[in-house]
Amino acid sequence: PDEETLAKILAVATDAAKKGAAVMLQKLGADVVKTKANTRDLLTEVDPEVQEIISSAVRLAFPDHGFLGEESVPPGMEASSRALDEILTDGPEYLWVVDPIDGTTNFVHGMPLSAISIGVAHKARSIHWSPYDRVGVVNAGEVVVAVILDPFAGEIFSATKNGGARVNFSPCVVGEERTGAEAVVVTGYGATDESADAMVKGMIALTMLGSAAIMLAWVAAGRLTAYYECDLNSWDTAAGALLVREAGGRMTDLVTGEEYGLRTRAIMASNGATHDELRECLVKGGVKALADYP
Ligand code: LIP
Repeated sequence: PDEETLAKILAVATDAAKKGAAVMLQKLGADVVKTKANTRDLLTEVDPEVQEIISSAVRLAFPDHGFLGEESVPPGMEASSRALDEILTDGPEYLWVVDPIDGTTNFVHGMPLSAISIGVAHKARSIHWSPYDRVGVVNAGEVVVAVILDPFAGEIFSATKNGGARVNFSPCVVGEERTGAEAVVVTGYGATDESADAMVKGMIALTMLGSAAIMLAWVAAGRLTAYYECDLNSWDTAAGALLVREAGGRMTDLVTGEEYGLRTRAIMASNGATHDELRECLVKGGVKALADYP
Protein backbone atom coordinates (compact mmCIF):
# COMPACT_ATOMS: atom_id res chain seq x y z
CA PRO A 1 0.00 0.00 0.00
CA ASP A 2 1.17 3.56 -0.72
CA GLU A 3 1.82 6.14 1.98
CA GLU A 4 -1.38 8.00 1.31
CA THR A 5 -3.51 4.89 1.81
CA LEU A 6 -1.67 4.05 5.03
CA ALA A 7 -2.10 7.60 6.31
CA LYS A 8 -5.84 7.48 5.62
CA ILE A 9 -6.23 4.15 7.42
CA LEU A 10 -4.14 5.44 10.34
CA ALA A 11 -6.32 8.54 10.65
CA VAL A 12 -9.52 6.47 10.81
CA ALA A 13 -7.98 4.02 13.28
CA THR A 14 -6.74 6.84 15.53
CA ASP A 15 -10.05 8.64 15.49
CA ALA A 16 -12.02 5.44 16.23
CA ALA A 17 -9.64 4.53 19.05
CA LYS A 18 -10.08 7.98 20.61
CA LYS A 19 -13.86 7.56 20.59
CA GLY A 20 -13.53 4.13 22.20
CA ALA A 21 -11.09 5.52 24.76
CA ALA A 22 -13.64 8.10 25.92
CA VAL A 23 -15.99 5.23 26.81
CA MET A 24 -13.24 3.33 28.63
CA LEU A 25 -12.38 6.40 30.69
CA GLN A 26 -15.99 6.77 31.77
CA LYS A 27 -16.48 3.12 32.65
CA LEU A 28 -13.26 1.92 34.32
CA GLY A 29 -14.18 -0.76 36.87
CA ALA A 30 -17.41 -1.71 35.06
CA ASP A 31 -19.37 -4.76 36.19
CA VAL A 32 -18.48 -8.09 34.66
CA VAL A 33 -21.50 -9.28 32.73
CA LYS A 34 -20.14 -12.52 31.44
CA THR A 35 -17.18 -14.79 32.14
CA LYS A 36 -15.64 -16.33 29.07
CA ALA A 37 -13.30 -19.32 28.74
CA ASN A 38 -11.89 -18.99 32.25
CA THR A 39 -12.11 -16.67 35.22
CA ARG A 40 -9.29 -14.49 33.92
CA ASP A 41 -10.89 -14.21 30.49
CA LEU A 42 -13.54 -11.66 31.30
CA LEU A 43 -16.03 -9.76 29.24
CA THR A 44 -17.60 -6.51 30.37
CA GLU A 45 -20.47 -4.60 28.83
CA VAL A 46 -17.83 -2.15 27.67
CA ASP A 47 -15.85 -4.49 25.40
CA PRO A 48 -18.61 -4.91 22.76
CA GLU A 49 -19.50 -1.23 23.05
CA VAL A 50 -15.95 -0.14 22.24
CA GLN A 51 -15.70 -2.74 19.49
CA GLU A 52 -18.89 -1.47 17.89
CA ILE A 53 -17.54 2.11 17.87
CA ILE A 54 -14.46 0.91 15.99
CA SER A 55 -16.22 -1.47 13.60
CA SER A 56 -18.83 1.11 12.63
CA ALA A 57 -16.05 3.64 11.89
CA VAL A 58 -14.43 1.04 9.63
CA ARG A 59 -17.73 0.22 7.88
CA LEU A 60 -18.29 3.91 7.22
CA ALA A 61 -14.80 4.79 5.97
CA PHE A 62 -13.83 1.51 4.30
CA PRO A 63 -16.90 -0.62 3.53
CA ASP A 64 -14.76 -3.16 1.67
CA HIS A 65 -12.38 -3.80 4.59
CA GLY A 66 -12.73 -6.91 6.76
CA PHE A 67 -12.99 -6.85 10.54
CA LEU A 68 -11.87 -9.36 13.15
CA GLY A 69 -12.60 -8.26 16.69
CA GLU A 70 -12.01 -10.24 19.87
CA GLU A 71 -15.67 -9.90 20.79
CA SER A 72 -16.93 -11.28 17.47
CA VAL A 73 -15.26 -14.64 18.01
CA PRO A 74 -17.31 -16.98 20.18
CA PRO A 75 -15.75 -18.32 23.41
CA GLY A 76 -13.78 -21.46 22.72
CA MET A 77 -13.05 -20.33 19.15
CA GLU A 78 -10.40 -17.81 20.15
CA ALA A 79 -7.54 -19.60 18.42
CA SER A 80 -6.46 -16.91 16.03
CA SER A 81 -5.44 -19.43 13.39
CA ARG A 82 -8.98 -20.73 12.98
CA ALA A 83 -10.71 -17.35 12.92
CA LEU A 84 -8.09 -15.98 10.57
CA ASP A 85 -8.17 -18.95 8.24
CA GLU A 86 -11.84 -18.34 7.58
CA ILE A 87 -11.30 -14.67 6.83
CA LEU A 88 -8.04 -14.81 4.96
CA THR A 89 -8.96 -17.62 2.57
CA ASP A 90 -11.28 -15.52 0.44
CA GLY A 91 -11.31 -12.39 2.50
CA PRO A 92 -10.90 -8.70 1.77
CA GLU A 93 -7.68 -6.90 0.86
CA TYR A 94 -7.45 -5.24 4.28
CA LEU A 95 -8.35 -6.82 7.58
CA TRP A 96 -8.75 -4.87 10.82
CA VAL A 97 -7.63 -7.00 13.77
CA VAL A 98 -8.98 -5.38 16.92
CA ASP A 99 -8.95 -5.90 20.66
CA PRO A 100 -11.40 -3.31 22.03
CA ILE A 101 -10.08 -3.65 25.57
CA ASP A 102 -6.78 -5.45 25.97
CA GLY A 103 -6.20 -5.97 29.66
CA THR A 104 -9.85 -6.57 30.54
CA THR A 105 -8.99 -8.06 33.93
CA ASN A 106 -7.17 -4.86 34.90
CA PHE A 107 -10.10 -2.84 33.58
CA VAL A 108 -12.68 -4.80 35.55
CA HIS A 109 -10.68 -4.39 38.74
CA GLY A 110 -10.40 -0.64 38.23
CA MET A 111 -6.68 -0.75 37.40
CA PRO A 112 -5.95 1.92 34.82
CA LEU A 113 -3.73 -0.28 32.67
CA SER A 114 -5.50 -1.43 29.55
CA ALA A 115 -5.62 -0.32 25.95
CA ILE A 116 -7.39 -0.41 22.63
CA SER A 117 -5.36 -2.34 20.07
CA ILE A 118 -5.94 -1.93 16.33
CA GLY A 119 -3.78 -3.63 13.72
CA VAL A 120 -4.66 -3.40 10.04
CA ALA A 121 -3.31 -6.21 7.89
CA HIS A 122 -2.83 -6.16 4.16
CA LYS A 123 -3.08 -9.39 2.23
CA ALA A 124 0.27 -11.00 1.69
CA ARG A 125 0.80 -14.53 0.56
CA SER A 126 3.46 -16.23 2.57
CA ILE A 127 4.77 -19.56 3.65
CA HIS A 128 3.94 -20.37 7.21
CA TRP A 129 4.81 -23.41 9.21
CA SER A 130 4.92 -24.13 12.88
CA PRO A 131 4.81 -27.40 14.78
CA TYR A 132 1.58 -26.53 16.60
CA ASP A 133 -0.28 -24.83 13.76
CA ARG A 134 -0.23 -27.14 10.79
CA VAL A 135 -0.46 -24.66 7.97
CA GLY A 136 1.62 -24.60 4.79
CA VAL A 137 1.29 -21.84 2.21
CA VAL A 138 -1.30 -19.39 3.37
CA ASN A 139 -2.53 -15.91 2.89
CA ALA A 140 -1.04 -14.62 6.10
CA GLY A 141 -1.65 -10.88 5.97
CA GLU A 142 1.01 -8.38 6.89
CA VAL A 143 0.28 -5.69 9.47
CA VAL A 144 0.71 -2.28 7.84
CA VAL A 145 -0.98 0.10 10.30
CA ALA A 146 -1.01 -0.05 14.10
CA VAL A 147 -2.65 1.97 16.85
CA ILE A 148 -2.48 1.18 20.56
CA LEU A 149 -4.27 3.73 22.69
CA ASP A 150 -3.86 3.75 26.46
CA PRO A 151 -6.66 6.06 27.61
CA PHE A 152 -5.48 6.23 31.21
CA ALA A 153 -1.96 7.43 30.42
CA GLY A 154 -3.25 9.48 27.49
CA GLU A 155 -0.79 7.80 25.14
CA ILE A 156 -1.31 6.87 21.51
CA PHE A 157 1.28 4.55 20.04
CA SER A 158 1.09 4.31 16.27
CA ALA A 159 3.03 2.95 13.33
CA THR A 160 2.79 2.47 9.60
CA LYS A 161 4.87 -0.01 7.66
CA ASN A 162 8.23 1.57 6.79
CA GLY A 163 6.98 4.84 8.29
CA GLY A 164 8.42 4.43 11.80
CA ALA A 165 6.65 4.30 15.17
CA ARG A 166 5.41 7.19 17.28
CA VAL A 167 4.16 7.75 20.79
CA ASN A 168 1.89 10.78 20.90
CA PHE A 169 3.48 11.80 17.60
CA SER A 170 7.07 11.80 18.94
CA PRO A 171 9.42 9.07 17.62
CA CYS A 172 9.14 5.76 19.46
CA VAL A 173 12.38 3.77 19.68
CA VAL A 174 13.31 0.52 21.46
CA GLY A 175 15.71 0.44 24.41
CA GLU A 176 19.49 0.17 24.23
CA GLU A 177 20.08 -2.79 26.55
CA ARG A 178 22.69 -5.12 25.09
CA THR A 179 22.53 -8.14 27.40
CA GLY A 180 19.98 -10.24 29.24
CA ALA A 181 21.45 -9.05 32.54
CA GLU A 182 20.42 -5.47 31.76
CA ALA A 183 17.01 -6.47 30.45
CA VAL A 184 13.57 -5.81 31.93
CA VAL A 185 11.37 -8.65 30.72
CA VAL A 186 7.61 -8.98 31.01
CA THR A 187 5.22 -11.85 30.40
CA GLY A 188 1.52 -12.68 30.73
CA TYR A 189 -0.90 -15.23 32.08
CA GLY A 190 0.15 -17.82 29.55
CA ALA A 191 3.59 -18.08 31.14
CA THR A 192 4.32 -21.69 31.98
CA ASP A 193 5.98 -23.23 34.99
CA GLU A 194 8.92 -23.98 32.77
CA SER A 195 9.49 -20.33 31.96
CA ALA A 196 9.15 -19.55 35.64
CA ASP A 197 11.97 -22.03 36.09
CA ALA A 198 14.27 -19.87 33.94
CA MET A 199 13.27 -16.89 36.02
CA VAL A 200 13.85 -18.67 39.31
CA LYS A 201 17.32 -19.64 38.15
CA GLY A 202 17.98 -15.92 38.28
CA MET A 203 18.57 -15.50 34.60
CA ILE A 204 15.67 -13.20 33.87
CA ALA A 205 13.99 -10.49 35.92
CA LEU A 206 10.33 -10.87 35.13
CA THR A 207 7.14 -8.95 35.73
CA MET A 208 3.57 -8.91 34.39
CA LEU A 209 1.38 -5.95 33.48
CA GLY A 210 -1.80 -7.70 32.32
CA SER A 211 -2.13 -6.12 28.88
CA ALA A 212 -0.29 -7.60 25.93
CA ALA A 213 -0.85 -4.44 23.88
CA ILE A 214 0.68 -2.21 26.55
CA MET A 215 3.61 -4.54 27.09
CA LEU A 216 4.32 -4.53 23.34
CA ALA A 217 3.92 -0.74 23.13
CA TRP A 218 6.32 -0.33 26.05
CA VAL A 219 8.91 -2.57 24.41
CA ALA A 220 8.56 -0.33 21.34
CA ALA A 221 9.01 2.77 23.51
CA GLY A 222 12.14 1.41 25.23
CA ARG A 223 10.50 1.17 28.68
CA LEU A 224 10.76 -2.61 28.64
CA THR A 225 13.46 -4.68 27.00
CA ALA A 226 11.41 -7.72 26.06
CA TYR A 227 8.04 -9.41 26.38
CA TYR A 228 7.02 -12.99 25.80
CA GLU A 229 3.81 -14.94 26.20
CA CYS A 230 2.86 -18.47 25.23
CA ASP A 231 -0.75 -18.31 24.12
CA LEU A 232 -2.04 -15.13 22.52
CA ASN A 233 -4.45 -14.28 19.74
CA SER A 234 -3.94 -12.06 16.72
CA TRP A 235 -5.97 -9.20 18.22
CA ASP A 236 -3.59 -9.08 21.20
CA THR A 237 -0.47 -8.88 19.05
CA ALA A 238 -1.15 -7.49 15.54
CA ALA A 239 -0.73 -3.79 16.34
CA GLY A 240 2.12 -4.36 18.79
CA ALA A 241 4.10 -6.41 16.29
CA LEU A 242 4.26 -3.56 13.79
CA LEU A 243 5.02 -1.04 16.53
CA VAL A 244 7.94 -3.07 17.86
CA ARG A 245 9.40 -3.58 14.41
CA GLU A 246 8.99 0.02 13.33
CA ALA A 247 10.60 1.12 16.61
CA GLY A 248 13.68 -0.93 15.71
CA GLY A 249 12.90 -4.10 17.67
CA ARG A 250 12.15 -7.71 16.78
CA MET A 251 9.13 -9.93 17.19
CA THR A 252 9.30 -13.66 16.52
CA ASP A 253 7.72 -16.93 17.49
CA LEU A 254 8.90 -17.61 21.03
CA VAL A 255 9.81 -21.23 20.44
CA THR A 256 10.85 -21.49 16.78
CA GLY A 257 12.32 -18.00 16.37
CA GLU A 258 10.46 -17.54 13.06
CA GLU A 259 9.34 -14.04 12.18
CA TYR A 260 5.96 -13.05 13.65
CA GLY A 261 2.84 -13.57 11.58
CA LEU A 262 -0.82 -13.10 12.49
CA ARG A 263 -1.06 -16.79 13.32
CA THR A 264 1.82 -16.73 15.80
CA ARG A 265 0.39 -17.74 19.18
CA ALA A 266 3.55 -17.75 21.31
CA ILE A 267 5.49 -14.54 20.88
CA MET A 268 8.75 -12.96 21.85
CA ALA A 269 9.21 -9.23 21.29
CA SER A 270 12.36 -7.34 22.17
CA ASN A 271 14.65 -4.43 21.47
CA GLY A 272 16.48 -6.71 19.01
CA ALA A 273 19.93 -6.67 20.66
CA THR A 274 18.87 -9.01 23.46
CA HIS A 275 16.47 -11.12 21.42
CA ASP A 276 18.51 -14.24 20.73
CA GLU A 277 20.06 -14.36 24.19
CA LEU A 278 16.74 -14.04 26.01
CA ARG A 279 14.85 -16.38 23.71
CA GLU A 280 17.52 -19.06 23.98
CA CYS A 281 17.53 -18.67 27.76
CA LEU A 282 13.76 -19.15 27.89
CA VAL A 283 13.82 -22.12 25.54
CA LYS A 284 16.64 -23.74 27.55
CA GLY A 285 14.62 -23.01 30.69
CA GLY A 286 11.86 -25.12 29.13
CA VAL A 287 9.39 -22.52 27.89
CA LYS A 288 6.75 -23.99 25.62
CA ALA A 289 3.99 -22.68 23.43
CA LEU A 290 0.64 -23.75 24.77
CA ALA A 291 -1.04 -26.21 22.42
CA ASP A 292 -3.39 -24.83 19.78
CA TYR A 293 -7.10 -25.38 20.24
CA PRO A 294 -8.15 -28.77 18.86
C1 LIP B 1 -5.29 -10.47 27.72
C2 LIP B 1 -3.92 -9.87 27.60
C3 LIP B 1 -3.09 -10.27 28.80
C4 LIP B 1 -2.68 -11.63 28.46
C5 LIP B 1 -3.89 -12.53 28.32
C6 LIP B 1 -5.04 -11.94 27.50
P1 LIP B 1 -7.71 -9.46 27.06
O1 LIP B 1 -6.18 -9.91 26.73
O2 LIP B 1 -3.68 -8.72 27.15
O3 LIP B 1 -1.92 -9.51 28.98
O4 LIP B 1 -1.78 -12.14 29.41
O5 LIP B 1 -3.42 -13.73 27.76
O6 LIP B 1 -4.90 -12.18 26.14
O7 LIP B 1 -8.46 -10.73 27.25
O8 LIP B 1 -7.69 -8.63 28.27
O9 LIP B 1 -8.13 -8.74 25.85
